[in-house]
Amino acid sequence: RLTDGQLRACSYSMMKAKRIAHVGGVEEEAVRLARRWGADEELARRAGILHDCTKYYSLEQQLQICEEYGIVLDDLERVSVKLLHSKTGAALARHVFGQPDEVYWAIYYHTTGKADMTLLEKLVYLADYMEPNRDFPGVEELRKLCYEDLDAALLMGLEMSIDDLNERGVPIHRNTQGARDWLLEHRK
Ligand code: DGI
Ligand code: FE
Ligand code: FE
Ligand code: FE
Repeated sequence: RLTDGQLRACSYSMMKAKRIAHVGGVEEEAVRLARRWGADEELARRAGILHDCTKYYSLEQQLQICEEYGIVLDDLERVSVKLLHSKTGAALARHVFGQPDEVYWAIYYHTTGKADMTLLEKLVYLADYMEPNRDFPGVEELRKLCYEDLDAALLMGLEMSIDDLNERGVPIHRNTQGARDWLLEHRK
């Protein structure tokens, strides 16, 4: 099995400097969140390291990987390279880097979320959103909420994301909407 250092070297070799800083931030933040909320720190770390490893693959390469590993795509995913990198990143994490299911699914859902997420899925989604290199209005409030009320933070992230996509006229994926609707119904 590959060490964390080897995983980092592989993942970083697949991206540009700016993305490497982000991925380092996600690893650090995911581990910190895992410690806070009692998730497996090592799985959080590996999901963080690998979550964007296919970010620079072309749409064609992404589609080919999905085909190779039997990942079924909907109409929106077939044309959205940004929605594919999470699925292909998960596929490489499992099939190339030998990571377990928990890491696979945390990477798979890190861009959209989904209804009824596992703890690790929530932590990686949020670490991706608010790691130390991210900067946008509200990021400090989101960071604070992540350590106080995880589901409230998740809902805040999803609503900001949906507002932003709507403003840009980008279609909302059913898993993004599903994640938000689930929280509105089930959050205590
Ligand atoms: O890979 P990162 O840049 O670190 O972040 P990410 O994996 O969260 O990807 C963010 C991108 O994904 C952003 O450009 C918008 C896109 N995205 C997220 N949710 C949706 C979406 N695109 C569509 N069409 N629909 C969504 O629901
Ligand atoms: Fe991503
Ligand atoms: Fe994100
Ligand atoms: Fe990311």
